[in-house]
Amino acid sequence: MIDHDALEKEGFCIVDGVLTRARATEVKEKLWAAAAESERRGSPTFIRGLDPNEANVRVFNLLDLDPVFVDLIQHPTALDAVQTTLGEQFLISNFTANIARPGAKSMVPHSDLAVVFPGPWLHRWSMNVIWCLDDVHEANGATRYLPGSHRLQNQSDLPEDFQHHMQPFETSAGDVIVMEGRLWHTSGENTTTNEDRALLFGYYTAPFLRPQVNWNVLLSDQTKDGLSAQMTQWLGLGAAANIVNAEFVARPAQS
Ligand SMILES: O=C(O)CCC(=O)C(=O)O
Repeated sequence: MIDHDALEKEGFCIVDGVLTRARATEVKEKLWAAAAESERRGSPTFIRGLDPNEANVRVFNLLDLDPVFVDLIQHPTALDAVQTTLGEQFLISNFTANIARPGAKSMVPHSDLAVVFPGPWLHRWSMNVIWCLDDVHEANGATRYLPGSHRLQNQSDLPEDFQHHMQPFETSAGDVIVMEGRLWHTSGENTTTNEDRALLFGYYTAPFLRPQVNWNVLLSDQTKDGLSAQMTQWLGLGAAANIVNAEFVARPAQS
């Protein structure tokens, strides 16, 4: 279950064994197939500027690549994490994977809220649900986070030597890391010679924040046609774009 005390205090919590190890392995196989399909479609899995070398395999647009990812983004554990923190209404902002292979280096540290909102970061307006498909530990490139950084309101609040204080998440295959959007983090270096570290990043925001990607453009008609009405709304695929807070609009006094 979601540890709300830890989320409040640390900016993250770990939910053990959401997937069995066997299921995590199956999803990883589908992830590699998705990576190959992404390349085939012309969407590269290495982005210069995002990662220092090709040992990071990035898979974007997961929802269009295999139905298993449509299931995971609306998994009950993910929905519980998101709806008990952001509220009933939210948007799915992105769903991507990063496989850190041996030799992978760290990306630029960031908070995911900073990527979609310039600040000041006054509230917990976004959440990451990170699916661990491998055991994750420091040597194979565990995501590193800056303790307490979910309380920073502006980039200028970051201490100069903050990179020295970052710590790795340690989890097992099948676990989920629920991380709020204000927590500063980066990918770790994979210093092993033979261990991959595959993670899926489901990113959700408060409904007034524009998603990181334009699902209307990214998703094929076939994928869109297979979505439930609820998923269509969570992906912002309907005609209405920004009226979720309509109940707060002042109404004329009743006579
Ligand atoms: O792969 C990781 O550990 C972190 C990835 C990340 O933060 C990102 O892609 O924005």
